[in-house]
Amino acid sequence: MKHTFKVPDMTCNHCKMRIEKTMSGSGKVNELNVDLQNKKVSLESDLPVADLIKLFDDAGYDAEAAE
Ligand SMILES: [Cu+2]
Repeated sequence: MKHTFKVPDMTCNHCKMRIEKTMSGSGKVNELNVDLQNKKVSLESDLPVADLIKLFDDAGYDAEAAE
């Protein structure tokens, strides 16, 4: 399933890299797109939303499902 998350505390390329590293490290996230400008992350995964939010948490960021 495709998901979009709002990640308000994501501010720079370092944040982007941390999120990309954590998501790809999970081995369960595809089609990852980190939109730093709009503070949104879209991805494709079979994981439940709660598990995806936990991954953002592991990376150090609060995330909220956006539609
Ligand atoms: Cu940053």
